[in-house]
Amino acid sequence: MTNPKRYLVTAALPYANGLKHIGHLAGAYIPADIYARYLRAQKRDVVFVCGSDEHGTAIPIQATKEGTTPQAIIDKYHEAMKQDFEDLSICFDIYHRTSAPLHHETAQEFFTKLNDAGELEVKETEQYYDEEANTFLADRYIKGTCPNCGSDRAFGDQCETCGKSLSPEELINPVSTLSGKSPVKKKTSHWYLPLGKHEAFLKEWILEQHKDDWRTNVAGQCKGWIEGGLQSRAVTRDLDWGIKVPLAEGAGKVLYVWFDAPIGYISATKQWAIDNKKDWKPYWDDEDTKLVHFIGKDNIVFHCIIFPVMLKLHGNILPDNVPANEFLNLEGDKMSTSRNWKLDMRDYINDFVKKENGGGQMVDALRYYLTSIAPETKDSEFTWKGFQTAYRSELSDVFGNFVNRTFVLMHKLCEGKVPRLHTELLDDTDKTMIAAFANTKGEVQSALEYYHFRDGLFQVIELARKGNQYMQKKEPWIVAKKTATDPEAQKLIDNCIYICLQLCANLSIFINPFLPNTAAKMLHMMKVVEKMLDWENAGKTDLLKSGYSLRAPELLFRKMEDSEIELQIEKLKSGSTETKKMEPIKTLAGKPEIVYDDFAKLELKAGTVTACEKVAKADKLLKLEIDLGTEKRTIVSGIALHYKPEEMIGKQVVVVTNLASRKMKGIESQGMILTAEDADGRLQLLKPENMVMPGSSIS
Ligand code: B3M
Ligand code: ZN
Repeated sequence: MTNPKRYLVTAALPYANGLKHIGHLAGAYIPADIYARYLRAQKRDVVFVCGSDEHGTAIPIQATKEGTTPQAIIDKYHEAMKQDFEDLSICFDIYHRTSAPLHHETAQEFFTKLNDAGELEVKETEQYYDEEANTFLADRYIKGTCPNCGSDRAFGDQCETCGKSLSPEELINPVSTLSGKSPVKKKTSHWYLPLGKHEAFLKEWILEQHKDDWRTNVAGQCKGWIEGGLQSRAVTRDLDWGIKVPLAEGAGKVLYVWFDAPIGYISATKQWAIDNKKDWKPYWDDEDTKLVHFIGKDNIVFHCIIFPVMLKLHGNILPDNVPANEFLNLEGDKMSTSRNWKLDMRDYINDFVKKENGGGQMVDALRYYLTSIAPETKDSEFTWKGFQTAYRSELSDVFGNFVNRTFVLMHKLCEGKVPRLHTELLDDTDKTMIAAFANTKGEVQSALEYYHFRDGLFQVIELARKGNQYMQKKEPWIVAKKTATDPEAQKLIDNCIYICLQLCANLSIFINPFLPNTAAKMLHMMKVVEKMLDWENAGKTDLLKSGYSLRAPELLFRKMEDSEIELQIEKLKSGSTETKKMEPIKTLAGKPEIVYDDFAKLELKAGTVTACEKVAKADKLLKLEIDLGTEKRTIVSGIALHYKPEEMIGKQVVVVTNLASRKMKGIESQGMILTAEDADGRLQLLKPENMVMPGSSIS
C-alpha cells in the first residue's frame, strides 16, 4: 500500500508483570519508533499506539510471587514500563493500559458484536482442573513438557523455549503451577472463534495478496498454521482476573487475554482521539489507513491470523504488514526472565543513561547497536563487546568524528561561519559527494518503507563514512598552508567545508528517526530549528545558509571505557539486576529471595566459648565470651532456657561477626551466634562438624 491517507502504527502491548528487556526493545519498540518518527518527518498522518497488557494469568501469578494483589502488580509495572520507554526516547502518541474502563467497554462491545452475529460458538469441553486449588487451570496455571521442543517448562498457552503457542491439552505430563499436582479433567463451557471457517480468506489474504510484501519468516509461520489445520480457539477463560464476559451465562468467566489485548490497540486509539479532539474511527475502518503491527515472532499467530479474523468479522481494516522480528540472544544464550539472563531496559538506563556522562547519547548508543543487530531475518546476538565495538568504530569514529571534524575545521578555517560555495571550482570529487546526499535519501527511504531498519541505518553510516573519505581527500588543513600565496586556496577550503556542513545537516535528517537525541544535538550545534529535520529537506545542499555562524562543536559520543563493559559482563553473570530489586519474591520461609551479593555481606566465623554466665534479671539470656582466634568478643544470646552456662564452655559456635553491636540488659553484644529451632521451639547450637581453629571463616 503506497501513499495511504493515514497510518496506524502499533507496538506489542507488553505484559505488566515485570520489567522488559532489550530483546523486547529490539523486537518491537525500536523498529516501531523508527518507523513512526520517519513517517512524522514525512509529515504523514500517523498515530503510534501502545500500552500495558494487564490481563491474563501472568498477572495474578506475578502477584502471588510477590505476595501482593494483581492490581498492585499492574499499577507498579505499568508505571515502570511507561517510564522506561520514555527514558529510551520511544515516542508513542499514547501509552494506554488495558485495565482502563474504556478498554473494558471496547473489548466487551467487540465480543458482543461477534457473538450477536453468530460468529462465535459455545462448546462444552473437559478442561484441566486443580482439585486442591478448586480452579480451572488456564494458560500459565498449567505447566508441562513441550510437544514441540521437549522443554519441561512449557506453559498451557505457549512454550517459552521454542515460542510455539500451545493449548493445555498438548502438554505432556501437565501439572498445576498452583499446587504442583496433576490436574483432573472437568466440564466447562466456553466461547470459541471458529478459525477453520476463515481458512479461505486467510489463504487468499496472506498467501496471495501479501505473498511479496510480508517477511518470509512471518508468511512462513502463517503458512504453517494454515496448512496445519485451523482449530477453533477459545476466547473466554474460567478466571476471575480479566474482562468479564458480557453475558449472564458467562458469569465467573473472562475474555481470553489474547482476545482483549489486541483490541487494546483500538481502545488506545480511542483514548488518543479523545485527548487530541480527533476522530478515531477512520484509523480503524477507512481502507485508506495503513495499519502496521510491530511485534516479536512469538506473537505472529495472534496478529496475523486470530486478530485479523476478529477485525474482519467486526468490520475493521486489516493490517497491511506485520514486520515481526526474530529473537535477540544475549552473550551466547537465549534471553530468559526466569533464569535472569537478560538486560532490562531499566538496568541499562540506570547504568548508562542516568549517569553523569550519560543522557541522550547513551540512549542513542543502545538504539544504534540494537538496530544494527536487529533480528530482522534470523535470531541475532547482543554482546557487550559488540556494543562497545559498534559504539567506538561506527558511531563515534565514523559519524561522531565526521561531524566533529567539520565543526572544528569550520571554526579554524572559516571563522566559525558557513562559507560560500564557489560553484565554478567544484570538481568531480565534490560533485560525487553532493550526489551522495540524494542517493542516500532514496536508499534510506526505501529501506524504511520496507521495514529494513538495519539497512537504513547502515546507509546513514555509509554516508558519514563517505564524508570522512571526502574530507581526507580534500585535506583542507593542508590547503590552508597555501592561502597566503594561492588566491584560490581559501575558495577550495570554503567549498570543502560548505559541502561537509551541508552533509552534517543531511546526516541529522537521516539519523533523526534512528537516533533522535543525536539529531537534536546537531540541530543545536547548527543553530537551526526542528523543522529542518523534515524529510523533504533531505538531499538538499543549501540547508545551512552562507554567512551563518554556528556553535562550537560538542562531542556527540563520549569515550566508552573498557571497565564499563567489563562491569556489565560481571553484572550479567552475577545476576544483580533491577528486576531482583523490584520483585520481592517470596521464598518458602516467607522471606524475600536474596541474591548472592546479599549473602556475601555476612561475615561468619567459628568461635570457641571461653566463659559463660547468666544475665541478671533475664531468664532467657546468657552472656558468652567467645574466642575468635585474633580477638575475643562478648555476645549476649537468648539460649538460657536450653543451655546451662557451664555446659557452654569449650563448645564451638558459629558467630555473625559483622553484625552491628547492640546493648542487651546493659551489656554490649558484639555479634550473634547461630542456632536451629524446631517447630516445638527447641533450640540447638549450630557448629562445625569437627572442631576447627577459632576464627575459621564460614561460607
Ligand atoms: N502481551 C505478549 C508479549 O508481551 C503480549 C502482547 C500483546 S500484543 C496485543 O509478548
Ligand atoms: Zn517448546
